[in-house]
Amino acid sequence: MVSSKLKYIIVSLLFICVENLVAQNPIIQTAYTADPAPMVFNDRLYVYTSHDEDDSTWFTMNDWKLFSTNDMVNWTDHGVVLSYNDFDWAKRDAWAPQCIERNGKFFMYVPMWSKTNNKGAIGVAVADSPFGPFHDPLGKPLVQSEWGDIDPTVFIDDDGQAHMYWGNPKLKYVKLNEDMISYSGDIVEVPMTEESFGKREGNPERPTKYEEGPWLYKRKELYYLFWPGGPLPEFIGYSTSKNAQGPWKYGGIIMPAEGKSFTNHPGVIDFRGKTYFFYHNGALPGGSGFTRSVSVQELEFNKDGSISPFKMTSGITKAIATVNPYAFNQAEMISWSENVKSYQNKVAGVFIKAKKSGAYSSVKNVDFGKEGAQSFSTRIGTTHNGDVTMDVRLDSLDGPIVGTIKVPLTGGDDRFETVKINLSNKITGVHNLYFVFNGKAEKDIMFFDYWMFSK
Ligand code: FUB
Repeated sequence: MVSSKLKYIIVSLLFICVENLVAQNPIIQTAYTADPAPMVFNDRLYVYTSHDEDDSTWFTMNDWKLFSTNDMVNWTDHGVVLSYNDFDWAKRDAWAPQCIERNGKFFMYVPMWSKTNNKGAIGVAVADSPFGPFHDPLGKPLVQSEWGDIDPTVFIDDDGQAHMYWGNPKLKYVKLNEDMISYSGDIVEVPMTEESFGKREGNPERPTKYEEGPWLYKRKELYYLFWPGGPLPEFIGYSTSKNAQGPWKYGGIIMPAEGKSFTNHPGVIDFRGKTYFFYHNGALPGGSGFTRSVSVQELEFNKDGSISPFKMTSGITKAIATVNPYAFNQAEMISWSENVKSYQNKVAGVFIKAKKSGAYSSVKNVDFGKEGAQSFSTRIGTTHNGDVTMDVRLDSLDGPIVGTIKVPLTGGDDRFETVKINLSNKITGVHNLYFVFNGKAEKDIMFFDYWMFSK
């Protein structure tokens, strides 16, 4: 006879194995996101992204979004933090951003199309928190000379000197001043040599593989420049240098072009002892070169600092921290979801909406502890009368239902109600949670703002 302890161990091991097989990329499923720019602040990982509007057939991009995680598998949507409309001089093209913290202020560098001379330009916006509100302190571009002034990357060195690199097809840099909103010296154009960026055949305007979207990163006294390379579709290549200003030495292609997006864009960051590589592709349903999504995987270095080529993966499946179910948890903290979109308004901030019956969102690695949860409360609403429910399931989409909430008719997504239910069974230990949204209506089944368990 198998003892109950052994059974428990076998079931737990099976759970861990299945867990680690489940895809986590793209990390955001509730909006199309691109051009990831990671930043670590106060031991939390933030990712600023550009934002492809739904159904785009061109680069229809109006604003920048922010997401964050404590555990690498559950990502919280903080909504739109900046738009080109926040710059009086800009008129469109909210392209690849980067935000960086210095002395308690957050500096967001963003490329846009300038009203003043119909050219590309890079602006900078400043805030007192990673979430904004950001404002334009200059009232004009930080740099602006030609179409290709796009895709800024900023890095502050150990000696305090900050550099900003950018450009397509030229690669340029400046030395930023300590105020981070001005620069000293001339804009330097990096020589496009085969030694620095590899050779591209048959395109005199682009003699090397470098295309756009640089990301500057430092590891053990070696500077790395990661960049999307061409001809299209873009792959990711890299170059290294002993100096933030070069000369750069071509290192090779690390991520070959793959999938439905003809662009890609790197973002590299160290977080709790590991290095993470962010990029984008067209892997979500409806994905394309203009409806992209951000993904992440671990980046490994060889002993000599070089990087061997790798492929896009299904992502980080193992959480590095647990979620506290007894805290106030946002519905837009999601590990994986299907047929769910995120929205924001003045009443709820960011919230999610189930687009059709059977849509769900899930949260990974929730630790209910030994004492266990007895009740569940949530802030929700619907515009449909009578038949809308939200099931709370454990561990999988068809796992046991621990509670079903009858969703109140509130009449609009600017009206929510808080509902509390007792659970059918006490929940103890670590579980994944699935919120499954059911109703007869054809679209926009219900909206969901936050949830919390009680002991
Ligand atoms: O997202 C718009 C543009 O596509 C970015 O600025 C480029 O890096 C490419 O990803």
